[in-house]
Amino acid sequence: MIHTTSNMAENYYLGLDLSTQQLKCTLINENHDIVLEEAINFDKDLSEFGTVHGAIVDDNVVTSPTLMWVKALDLLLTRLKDSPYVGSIRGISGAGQQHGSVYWNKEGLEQLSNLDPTKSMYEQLDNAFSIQQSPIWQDASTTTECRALEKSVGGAEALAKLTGSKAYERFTGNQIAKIYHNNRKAYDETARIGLVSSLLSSLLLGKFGPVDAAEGSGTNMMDINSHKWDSKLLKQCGGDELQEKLAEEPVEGGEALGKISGYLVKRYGFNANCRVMPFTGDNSATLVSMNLSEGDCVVSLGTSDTVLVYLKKGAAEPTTESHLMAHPTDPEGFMGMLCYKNGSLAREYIRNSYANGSWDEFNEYLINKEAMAEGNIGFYYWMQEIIPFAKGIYRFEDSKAVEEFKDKTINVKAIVESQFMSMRIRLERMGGNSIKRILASGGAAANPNILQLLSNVLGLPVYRQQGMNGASLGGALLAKFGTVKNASFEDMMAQHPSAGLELICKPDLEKTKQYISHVGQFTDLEKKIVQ
Ligand code: ADP
Ligand code: XUL
Repeated sequence: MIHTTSNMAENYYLGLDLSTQQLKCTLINENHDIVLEEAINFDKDLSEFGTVHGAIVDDNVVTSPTLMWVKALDLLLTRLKDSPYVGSIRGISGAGQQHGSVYWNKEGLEQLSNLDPTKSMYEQLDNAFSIQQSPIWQDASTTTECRALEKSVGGAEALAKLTGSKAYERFTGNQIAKIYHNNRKAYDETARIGLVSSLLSSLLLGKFGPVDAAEGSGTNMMDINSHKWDSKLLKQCGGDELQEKLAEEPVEGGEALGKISGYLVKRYGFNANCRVMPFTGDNSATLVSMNLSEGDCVVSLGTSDTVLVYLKKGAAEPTTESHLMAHPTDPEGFMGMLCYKNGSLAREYIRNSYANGSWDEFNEYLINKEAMAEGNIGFYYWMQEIIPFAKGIYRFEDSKAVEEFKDKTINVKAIVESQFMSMRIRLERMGGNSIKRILASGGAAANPNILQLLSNVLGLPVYRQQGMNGASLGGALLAKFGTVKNASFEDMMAQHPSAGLELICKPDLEKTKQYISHVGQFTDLEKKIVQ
């Protein structure tokens, strides 16, 4: 646990991030300074659940044990209890990995509102879920449901126009449809369906909490303009009863949901007036943490790699390659997003295969090797990729397919170049010409050599922010936003200008030119793979 000295007269705001591999938290004071960061790592701290990188993978079916997340919150709060801040926390918000779903049964909801403070949540909620293994964002097993959903509204473009995205395997509506069609007994036993983010708010409130509109846009079931569930889409995904299982329409960020549960007040010493705000998606919270100015683009290099932009009203056009999501603090605004499944875990796989499991060795090859400039292009879809929809590892020397690069270390440079070239090409298609700088976030943003390559490929300077985790910092800021009256998020941020973003690297524009000269070849090879 990292924490600085405290002034107990102060108010504090807690942000949580239930991401793929960890449950993280960031605590800030009134001036938005970080006073504490903490994390529970699922594989290490909760190894009894048997996850690898936080998940259980069975080919294209990818899940996480719902109870592992509950136990992670027990553990995190137990650690926080020992800090001097708990009684001075005024608001809590946060984020979850997007799309993952949680299935509460009737008894579970009753249990949730009657928890005994002498026992952990994990002990008391062990029979609370009608589905024990929550489908998560890495799942790619619902292609049939996706095509059916698109067909029901007249095709992929029509669905994108209505919900902000065409149908994606990981989006919650398609996951619900799979359970509705293939596991009706469990579906019928489900009283409420929530997301990973709203699991946290529910546990903190001691009752089922709604999703926010940003999270609703990751379901393929919410109208992206009205922020209401679309009844046609609900019916297609889960029959007439789905509306009731979702309980409420999505809510806007910054609207307090209620006070923290009496259980948590008694067990951990929270202030009974501490408020719980809506929880959002991890990408939305990362966007919030950066408080973007015009021309900013966030590149988050976490388990997934994502590219995020803030689109004001009128500037947003849904496409069938990117996502348009409701903005977590501006009800009129949008977040544009690209999401790659093969982010950090694919880089780790290559690091382990070609750089002896060492980031230092990996980094040496990033500096000392050339891949694309010497005709070597690779595509590394270690798991079923989202953009493009492809799986497998493909390598080309001078556009000819090869088994492996002769110099195996080229793979290290090739994977990172390839990941960033894909971003460059898609950002341009999204109309990203006005982007002036990249704000980097996520675990791999700790690596300056990866950021230098990002800067070179995109031809833009790269900045980084204080703190280890953008999403939980964003959550802490959302917690504070929920307590301020009559002020926009921008007003709140302007009152306490942050220490600012640190410039990490500037692009080598000669190298950028080289990358631009390979765009055509890269695109052609990628098309070949997808066919
Ligand atoms: P999550 O999606 O769970 O929020 P994080 O944003 O915490 O994930 O990122 C975790 C990933 O960060 C790890 O899988 C690891 O590969 C990557 N990472 C951590 N340190 C480095 C580093 N020095 N260089 C490259 N990648 C790193
Ligand atoms: C976004 C997505 C991932 C998860 C996990 O659509 O699927 O980025 O949010 O971080």
